[in-house]
Amino acid sequence: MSDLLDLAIVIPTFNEKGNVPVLIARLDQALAGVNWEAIFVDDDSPDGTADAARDIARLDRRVRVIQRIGRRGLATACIEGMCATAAPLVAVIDGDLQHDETVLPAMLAALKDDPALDIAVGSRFVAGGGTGEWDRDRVAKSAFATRLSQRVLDVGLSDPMSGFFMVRTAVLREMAPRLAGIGFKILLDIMASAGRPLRFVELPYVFRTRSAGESKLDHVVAMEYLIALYDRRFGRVIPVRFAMFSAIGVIGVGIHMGVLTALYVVLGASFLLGQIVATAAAMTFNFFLNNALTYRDRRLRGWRQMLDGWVSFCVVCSVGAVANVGVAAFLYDFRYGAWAISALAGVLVGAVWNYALSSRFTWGRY
Ligand SMILES: Nc1nc2c(ncn2[C@@H]2O[C@H](COP(=O)(O)OP(=O)(O)O)[C@@H](O)[C@H]2O)c(=O)[nH]1
Ligand SMILES: [Mg+2]
Repeated sequence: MSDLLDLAIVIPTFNEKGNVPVLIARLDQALAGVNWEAIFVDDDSPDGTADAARDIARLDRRVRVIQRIGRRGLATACIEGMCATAAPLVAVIDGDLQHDETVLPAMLAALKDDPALDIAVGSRFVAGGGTGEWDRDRVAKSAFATRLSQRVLDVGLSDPMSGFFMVRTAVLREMAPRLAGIGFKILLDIMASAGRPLRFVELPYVFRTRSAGESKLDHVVAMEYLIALYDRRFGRVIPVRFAMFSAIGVIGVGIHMGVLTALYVVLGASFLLGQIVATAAAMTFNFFLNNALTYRDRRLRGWRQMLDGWVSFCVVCSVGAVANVGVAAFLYDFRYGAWAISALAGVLVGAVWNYALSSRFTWGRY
């Protein structure tokens, strides 16, 4: 056996302390005869996963640890790990023992035997693969996400949501600047960012049940996944943030009409009072929703930031409303009678104004 490094195994971890020694022992067994290194990419897990990995790394030089501080994200963890090796091939495997490490030698052999192949992908949905002991709910959600991704970005994989694969590092490094890295399933990201169809082979594996620790897949991850799919498909036409901002704006109009109806029609308040309260309610609602969703990465926190943000958002939106009415009135005079087009143009100008300025002044300062 030569001394040249053949293969890196990247293991993203968050609170997987108990699984670390077991995984290393299993890799050691599965990869006998291969020159490999393991790179744990840990997001500063509170349970001390990074320390557990370092304890092993002191004894076993094949093991390395990247500990990221103040960062979270499975996709970026995988990317950084993959860029941190000198090996020509790199695999990504979950740190919770759910992926079958005994498939790694077959992936390695496939890539070594066929230089034209870019990537070997573990699949739960080819003959011999399986999802193990998943409950019906998880099977249904996974099937939905798989079908959706196949529709939106047809990369031809049977299991595009798989997080278990081996790729040539040169191919990965070439595309690295284009990877989205947002909570997106990293494999899909790789397949979609290559700039050409990657040549792949699929190898079956059975997804194992988690024995220690718990899954980090939650609603936030699911939402980020949907956002990332949108971004890949339509992001260049309408940026995802603007789309979210506008969708929330539409809900705001609903709130406005609801409050106005309640005050003016039901309670008999004056139209002006109804309009003022409805506008304030809609702007406040939009502010909080945009803060939680559209700008969740720059979210304002604490009462001081929130108050500043809310005031600047209201100011921006008030000017936006004036611009909206002004543009609509101008177009209406200019092309007499084209009221619907004039109104829509006003709404569009108002929306772009609100978006551009609030992104700068409300969510751009901290
Ligand atoms: N570095 C890092 N690893 C993560 C993060 N979220 C999940 N992981 C790891 O990614 C792997 C798969 O996550 P898991 O929650 O088991 O997903 P599931 O198997 O789809 O339920 C595990 O090794 C996790 O510890 C994260 O934010 N950062
Ligand atoms: Mg898991």
